Amino acid sequence: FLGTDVHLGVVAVGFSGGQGKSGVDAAPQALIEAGLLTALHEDLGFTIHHDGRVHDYTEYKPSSDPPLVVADAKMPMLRPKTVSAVTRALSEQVYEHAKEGRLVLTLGGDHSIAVGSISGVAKAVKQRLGKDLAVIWVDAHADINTPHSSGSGNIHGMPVAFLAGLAKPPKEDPSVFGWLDQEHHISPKKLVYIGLRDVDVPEKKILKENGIKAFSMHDVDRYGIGKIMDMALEYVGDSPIHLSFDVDALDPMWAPSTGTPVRGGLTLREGDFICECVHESGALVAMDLVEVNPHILDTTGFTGLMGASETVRAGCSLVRCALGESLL
Ligand code: 5AB
Ligand code: MN
Ligand code: MN
Ligand code: MN
Repeated sequence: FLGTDVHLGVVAVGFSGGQGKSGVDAAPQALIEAGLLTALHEDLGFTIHHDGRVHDYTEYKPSSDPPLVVADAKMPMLRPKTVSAVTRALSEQVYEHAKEGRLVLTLGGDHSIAVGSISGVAKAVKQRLGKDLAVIWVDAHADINTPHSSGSGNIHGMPVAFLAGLAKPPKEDPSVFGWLDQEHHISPKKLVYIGLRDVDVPEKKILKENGIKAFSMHDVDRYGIGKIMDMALEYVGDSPIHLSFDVDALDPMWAPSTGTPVRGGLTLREGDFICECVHESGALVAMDLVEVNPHILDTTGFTGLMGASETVRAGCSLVRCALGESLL
């Protein structure tokens, strides 16, 4: 198996502060209890580097973190100091794995944590390989709001804007994401989205103005997932890939237990296929799995505990596929 002798760094991030619903912080434990890491080691042969903890980063959280009113913004930023401090700590943890040449798996948590994981990997890739990191962002949402454009104030809707340097630390408190510097940034030209179907009006403008490559569900229907992956990987070229997978990219039929479900999404098989293709490219250097919320028990399709365990199961499947399970 390809995983043999491959070193995998795992960071379990029990963090929910990028949005308002509790429960997403319980996902790493649920994924691990479902046997994810055991399968990666025993079936796929990875050497796993995991400190055995689910981090909640309480030691980094400020005692007071009121909403940050930003001039001309529709909504104040919610928990800005907390998200900034937690993602900063995560960025360093992920960097420590990536600089050793390990593949890095980050288990979230809400999608704000991608500010930490992607920035840490981007820095290591620049240093080790002298290359720019490409990001394949699989999501129903574009997560590219700035503090000005956001209609919710939730930072899990903003990570791409900060990572791509399209949002700057707010003047009102420049310490918020003030730690992000050049070496942490990704290029908007090295970003590709798959699965979009719920993009805010100002986000559409940001995508257009920056010429960002995006394959919506409309494109998936038009071309089929096979062609979409050919196009996405061709666009990425020979850059190392960070796959950031928001489980809400999947249709709620397959992943009902998530904070912001949107109907009309990818089938589980299409999600697995995306992961398999990224694996096959040989360019995967890191993956995030985010927005699994095992406490949201009743949305569309499945109800009760069934919904949570199905969502956890789908999440495990995506990760195993990205790490080579489907290889014959
Ligand atoms: B997720 C929304 N665009 O900014 C916003 O789940 C939703 O990480 C963001 O993709 C969804 O609040 C964030 C309306
Ligand atoms: Mn997301
Ligand atoms: Mn989403
Ligand atoms: Mn969501």
